[in-house]
Amino acid sequence: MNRLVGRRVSIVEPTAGVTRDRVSVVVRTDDYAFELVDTGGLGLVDEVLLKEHVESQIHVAIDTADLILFLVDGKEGRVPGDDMVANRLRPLQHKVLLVANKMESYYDEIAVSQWERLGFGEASVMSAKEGFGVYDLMERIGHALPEAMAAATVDHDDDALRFAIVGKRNSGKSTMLNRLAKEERVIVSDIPGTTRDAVDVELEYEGKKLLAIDTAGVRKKASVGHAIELFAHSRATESIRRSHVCVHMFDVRDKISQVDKALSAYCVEQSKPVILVGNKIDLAEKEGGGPFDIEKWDKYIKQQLPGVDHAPVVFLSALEGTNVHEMLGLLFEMRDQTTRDMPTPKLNDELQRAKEKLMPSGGNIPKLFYGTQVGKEPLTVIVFVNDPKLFKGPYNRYLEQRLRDRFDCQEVPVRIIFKRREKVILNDR
Ligand SMILES: Nc1nc2c(ncn2[C@@H]2O[C@H](COP(=O)(O)OP(=O)(O)OP(=O)(O)O)[C@@H](O)[C@H]2O)c(=O)[nH]1
Ligand SMILES: [Mg+2]
Repeated sequence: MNRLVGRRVSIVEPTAGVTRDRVSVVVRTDDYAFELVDTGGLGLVDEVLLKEHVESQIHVAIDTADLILFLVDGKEGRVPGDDMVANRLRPLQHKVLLVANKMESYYDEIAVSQWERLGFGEASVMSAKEGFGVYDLMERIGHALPEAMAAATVDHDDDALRFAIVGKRNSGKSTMLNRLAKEERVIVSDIPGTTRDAVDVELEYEGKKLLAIDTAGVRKKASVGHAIELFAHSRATESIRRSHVCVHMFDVRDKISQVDKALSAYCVEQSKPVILVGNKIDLAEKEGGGPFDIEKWDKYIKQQLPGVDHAPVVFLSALEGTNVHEMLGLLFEMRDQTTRDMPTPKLNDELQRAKEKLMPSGGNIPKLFYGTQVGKEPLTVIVFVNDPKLFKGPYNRYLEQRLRDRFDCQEVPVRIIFKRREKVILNDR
């Protein structure tokens, strides 16, 4: 998968049974485009309780495919598992390409006939690790694709709003994604750490496109057990970087943890707009025997995560679907906010007004000259001052808030870069 796509998408690990969900990516060449879907290995599930889930994801992947790549391990030789897969694929109407992977040496090629006897025609020989044979395989895929795809017709909207769903394990990220997708798109279970790869899923809201990214639940660094978890984490942080808006999910019955604080700090560091989602209100109400105290939780979370006090809070039940679709509307509103224009005259008018509150301290007088917007997503402003050091901390936050209010973007981050104004020496002779 990673070799065909040309970047690291699926988690790669020597352990069998790493992939659980269906991980899909659009692959484009000059001549055509297709969606490539990576699935778990048939019969290779590491967690017995998830076996059925993984198999049903494979099932859906097969059902919806135009072409199936039947990958065998060229190093290992033909194993009973290959026959099992072959028996499963044979009755289907799908086109199947046999691919012998891990063929790092010339002599291995001779052994390919043992799989060709399975009845899927000539095998493509490759080494995904070394990159050998990839070009030939891409060619074969191109020839085998249905006509309609030959002209790069796979619908792909780079402008779609991308949002990453992040949070602690078991907070309900995958459940929410399934609600939004209206199908069992990703695996949900009460086993913590169910999701491993970052899974992209296209959605639509009032005719507009969105791309949701389900991510692995984040754990404390110290308790990360093995490499798979470590990769899962880096996929989660990468997903934050890739997204326009982050949805940070919490189980409202839990205390805010160190993990949440670290995650939140990362979103702040990346200047991402964040929606804080209090999930599982259905359970909170059942257990509490009455309506959930929304205001109290709102206060609690803002006090625990000071960097995101401007972020909106949404309460919902991913399981029952309460409030889930309303959140999509909010995502678009957040994106609008973070793409606001800040015309220079208006911006400087606001900065002039803000000057009143600047106070001298310890003999230093903070002076503010003028500013200009230099970016969107995140909203970024350069402000020229006498001494950038004086504008760290409170003044920075104060000015950010003024700009948020003035430009009606109260719920998203505004980055201010303070620069020292170079002295202009006028030559007035
Ligand atoms: N009652 C109730 N249960 C929920 C809700 N959301 C999720 N759950 C349950 O919580 C458990 C974990 O849900 P998942 O969606 O797998 O959680 P996740 O955040 O994707 O977890 P990881 O992939 O392990 O990080 C499952 O048993 C869900 O059924 C909710 O709103 N209400
Ligand atoms: Mg999950």
